[in-house]
Amino acid sequence: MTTPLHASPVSTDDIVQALTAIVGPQACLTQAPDLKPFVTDYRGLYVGQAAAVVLPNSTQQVSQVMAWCHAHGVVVVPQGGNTSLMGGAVPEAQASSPAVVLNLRRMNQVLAVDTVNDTLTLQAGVTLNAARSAAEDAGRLFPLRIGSEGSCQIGGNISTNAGGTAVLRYGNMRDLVLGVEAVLPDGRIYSGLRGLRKDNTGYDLKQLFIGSEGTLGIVTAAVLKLMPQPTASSVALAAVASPAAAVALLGEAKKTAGQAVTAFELISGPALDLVLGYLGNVKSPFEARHDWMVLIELTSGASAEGLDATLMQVLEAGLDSGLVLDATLAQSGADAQTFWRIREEISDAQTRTGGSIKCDVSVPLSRIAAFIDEATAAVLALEPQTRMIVYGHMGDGNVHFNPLRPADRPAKDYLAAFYEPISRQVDSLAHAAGGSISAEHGVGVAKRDDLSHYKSDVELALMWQIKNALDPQGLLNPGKVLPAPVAAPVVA
Ligand code: S2G
Ligand code: ZN
Repeated sequence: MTTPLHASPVSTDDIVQALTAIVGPQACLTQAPDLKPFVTDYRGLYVGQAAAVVLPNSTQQVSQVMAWCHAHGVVVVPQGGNTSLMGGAVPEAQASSPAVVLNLRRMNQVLAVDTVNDTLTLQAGVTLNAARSAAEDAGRLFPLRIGSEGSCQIGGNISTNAGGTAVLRYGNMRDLVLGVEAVLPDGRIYSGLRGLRKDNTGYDLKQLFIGSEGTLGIVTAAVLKLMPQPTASSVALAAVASPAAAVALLGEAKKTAGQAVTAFELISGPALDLVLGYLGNVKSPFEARHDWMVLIELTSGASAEGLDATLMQVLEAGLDSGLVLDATLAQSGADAQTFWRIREEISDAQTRTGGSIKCDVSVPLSRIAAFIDEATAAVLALEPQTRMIVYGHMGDGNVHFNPLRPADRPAKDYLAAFYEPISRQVDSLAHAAGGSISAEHGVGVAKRDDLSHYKSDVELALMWQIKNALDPQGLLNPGKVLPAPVAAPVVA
């Protein structure tokens, strides 16, 4: 197993001339100011180098670009909305040869909405927001729901196996994709745009392109599942004494409301303080300050009244048993929107503050409370003034355990001192609890080297074998996901 080289013998001029001939001069950017937004990642932490950015408008153009780059040993970095938090969609900083960013935003057509087969067929450059709207206009639901839905694109959602706030009910992107069209590193087109729920004819090849972060192929179109549109939803915020109480409350909610439990999001006291300060015009949902709260959402085809009554039943039982310390049920759509804003704006509040150490971990539900307690103790032992921003999708075992710099500590200083020790501690505790060091944000560059500590030799070898089989020159999105392979152990 070797690390394929991808030094390219062609010049930037050769690249620009060849790719302009394929996509046209307007869709081949070369000037530094034009390149900047495409080579700078969402958080501004990674800035790469590119010879050009191409914006193809068809699968054929993507195929021709890939075929030319493959024939000439030119690196290609596929990119959708460039909302990756792990540096997965921008070229490497120290590229050994010029790279081309291939951005899919011009491939933004919804191709078919089929309400008999309940499928949505679209090009990869359609934003998540546009996909959800197309479903809604047809009286259906496309359930993937993440904060960046206005700019993230379906192709990127697929290649990172995106999660978000409705995974508890509907699963990850992997569970929502029925068919994929992808261009392979050598330019061949894999055409798998089928909408069958059952197809057992050999390897399920679409799965290669879901979650592989553009390292095995470029997703150019997809067939997605459509769900029935819920006719009612009920949302509440409940203050709880601890993560353990939150887990117990989730159990009660599932017992009482079953499938209707759509979202169960944990929010720590410091996270609430941060987001209320950031929003400025939203008051705290509770009189008293609490260390923990959860947002619970029920949706179903039943009547709104029925659903509110069910959620009230869960909350009242929780208040009686002591699991719930206080609760507020949304009385209107506006209330529900405010509750969701409190949850969804935590991410931007962290970005605005700076100095956030993002640990997007998943842990078995039975161990998540102990993990949060242990990891909190470990972080505060390192820096007692750290703000414990802990929030997210507890319902599916995924929390964003994002320690944040003390208010009086500059971000750069805090990250320089604590990024390594804190993320290593948190990741190792999550791993020890049988969890994952990246639940939904993927690996990209940020978590790539950590994989060598948390994946077995066999897993890493298998991933490299697949990578080398499809991309032997290592041209597609190099430096992402897979840690450099270690030399095979010499058998004595
Ligand atoms: C969320 C957003 C990214 C982050 O809010 O659910 O996935 O950790 C996160 O800020
Ligand atoms: Zn999340």
